[in-house]
Amino acid sequence: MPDTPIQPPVPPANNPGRDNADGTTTIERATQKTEPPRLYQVLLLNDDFTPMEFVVMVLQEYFRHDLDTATQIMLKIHHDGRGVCGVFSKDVAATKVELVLAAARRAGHPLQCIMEAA
Ligand code: TYC
Repeated sequence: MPDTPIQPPVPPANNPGRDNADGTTTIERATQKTEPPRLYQVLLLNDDFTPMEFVVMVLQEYFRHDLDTATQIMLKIHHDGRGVCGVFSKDVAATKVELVLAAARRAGHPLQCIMEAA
């Protein structure tokens, strides 16, 4: 088989757009701008009935905080009325809320857990 000469790459056209029938040119952006995914805070709300130990357990088990941090967050919620457990993508935040609420209801506690756009 004869050697085929290697062709140099064709340089991009000066006009990357599309010439329209009416003489105008439509220029298309090469790359689509995508926004980063939104983040959501998962919060616990204070109440008068859920035991402090249960809230600390939730913060350790579902949000992977150590005992000291979990205790500090629980006390902040106790004093301020609400506190952030963590910040997650929408799906992960929604799953955490469901798991925490299910655990609280199983244990018979009225603990409230919500998510908010960060
Ligand atoms: N206020 C509760 C108590 O005194 C403790 C508590 C803390 C409850 C945080 C809910 O999200 C909460 N037992």
